Amino acid sequence: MTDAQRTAAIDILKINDRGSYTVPTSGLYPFQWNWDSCLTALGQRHFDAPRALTEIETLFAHQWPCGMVPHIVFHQLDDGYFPGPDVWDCRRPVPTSGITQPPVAGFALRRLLDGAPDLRDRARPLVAQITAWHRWFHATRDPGDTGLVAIIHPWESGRDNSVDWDIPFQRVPTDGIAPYTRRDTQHANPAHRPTKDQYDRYIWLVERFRKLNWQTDLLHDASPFQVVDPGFNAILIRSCLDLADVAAAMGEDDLAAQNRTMAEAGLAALPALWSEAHGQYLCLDRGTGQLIDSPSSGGLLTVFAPIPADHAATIAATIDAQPTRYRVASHAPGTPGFDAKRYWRGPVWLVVNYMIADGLARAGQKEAADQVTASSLELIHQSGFAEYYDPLDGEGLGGGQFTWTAAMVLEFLA
Ligand code: 9WN
Repeated sequence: MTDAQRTAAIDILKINDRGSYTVPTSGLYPFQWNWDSCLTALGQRHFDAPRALTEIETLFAHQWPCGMVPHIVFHQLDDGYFPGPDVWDCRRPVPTSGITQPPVAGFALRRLLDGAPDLRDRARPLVAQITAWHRWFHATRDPGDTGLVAIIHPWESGRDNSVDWDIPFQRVPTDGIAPYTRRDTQHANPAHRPTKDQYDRYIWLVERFRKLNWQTDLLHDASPFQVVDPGFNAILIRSCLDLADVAAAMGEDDLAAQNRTMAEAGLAALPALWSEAHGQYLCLDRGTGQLIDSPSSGGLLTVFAPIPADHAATIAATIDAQPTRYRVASHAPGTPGFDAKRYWRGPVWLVVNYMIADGLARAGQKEAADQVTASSLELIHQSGFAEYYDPLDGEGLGGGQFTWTAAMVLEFLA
């Protein structure tokens, strides 16, 4: 079975390969997405490490001069996705979106080079590029120098319609937006996707930022939505630490020191987001200064960074206590807002499972890590390479033949 799964996963990565980048799945997502690509490289490295490095290089070829790395690169025109390049209107040589996504590149590059040290020379320019992205986060998304960065659009989190955003999202208006037609609901079941009200607010934010000509140093303060997501910050911290090691091994001591300093600032600030009552971290709403009372997978994913051992042990116990057959539900089952089939409001996502399992294992929580991995492989066995899965019955949902799901399976089986 393992061999068949591996072969099927490689087939999906090849089907979705467009030469120098890979689409998440054809139809629903016909472009290059930021964190999808970096995690996809981790799957590609098992059969073609140079191609895996190309995946990350292509993404960074579209980095903005300010350091931001966009969440979508629109390499080829395709009207099957909304919002397309005309809505973003970012005026880049190759059109891109104007917001970013979880910065997994530093982590992915380190893992790739650990297994393919012969690619180290070729990867040297990426170390400076990824560091510039990390610096951009701290400069533009942490104006108060708190050590933690904010997202200014739910799409930046990669967990688009999480219950985490419900309260701060109420501050985003919906009036005055241009009429639009969604395309996602033509490819996937609308009952499993974000609502129209959420899309209206997504688009209001895009229009707000577009009016400011995508000057990224202005957008944080101009956004009514500013949320510190612990999972997002854990990814940034982990990427800073991993990239620091890569830089040090290359003799790039200054870049190594910059990344270590940013990671230390984040690690010092994270404990303020801990909730003993929920046994996990929570998001912080910068608009109110309050923690958001929403136990989602973002707060469990925080174990991806080297958090205190007692927090890691508690997160392992919290996951173990989830009353669903499959782990890890993207929102705590049985709590308000949980919906087993609706996108990031309950379903299991294998990329999140992968990072949680990695963090748990590094924290010495091997049994819990193995349980998350076993659950992930069982889902593949039962329902194939879906975009996401119902944690109760394991049904595969959203897009099919999904690239990063296949990539994660290659990692789980390695
Ligand atoms: C918006 C591509 C992306 C993932 C995100 C996931 C979904 C896009 C959408 O698909 O978001 O970026 O249109 O729904 O939420 O995590 O990167 O797979």
